[in-house]
Amino acid sequence: MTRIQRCSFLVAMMLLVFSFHLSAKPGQKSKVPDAVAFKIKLKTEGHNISFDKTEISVKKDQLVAMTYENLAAKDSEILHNVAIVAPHAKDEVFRVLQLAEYDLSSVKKLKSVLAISKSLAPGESDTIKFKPTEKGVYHYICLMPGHGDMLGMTGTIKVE
Ligand SMILES: [Cu+2]
Repeated sequence: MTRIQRCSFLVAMMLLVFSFHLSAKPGQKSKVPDAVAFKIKLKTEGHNISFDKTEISVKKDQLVAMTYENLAAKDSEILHNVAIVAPHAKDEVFRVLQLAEYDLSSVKKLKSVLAISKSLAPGESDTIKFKPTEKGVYHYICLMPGHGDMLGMTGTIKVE
């Protein structure tokens, strides 16, 4: 390679790297949003401390939207929420939550908590989304005191 060739090669590489930076800013949402491949509807009625469905199957790398509706009796004042956690992480998430006396901010920052809904009063609903990138058995859990950790208000999402 001559000096000029080497120089122009370097300039070309720099331009390539620079244009890559322009086109792929990490963390920036792409302009075309992913289509939701799986729409899941969950609810809890009356005084139940459970989800109406406990087993769900979806596919890897496909966007999942989970809509959860708290249909507890209005006068019950029973709050619920739903969080999706990575395979094998459920017990650890409950442990962190209990140590923090059920302060939800303690688990929101955990990597294994993939999505978390608002805490919902009777009549309210919320939709959370996640895209599993690994196969396995994920869990969805209610984080209200005693609900998921003691009374088993949980379910599984099998990702194939
Ligand atoms: Cu609950």
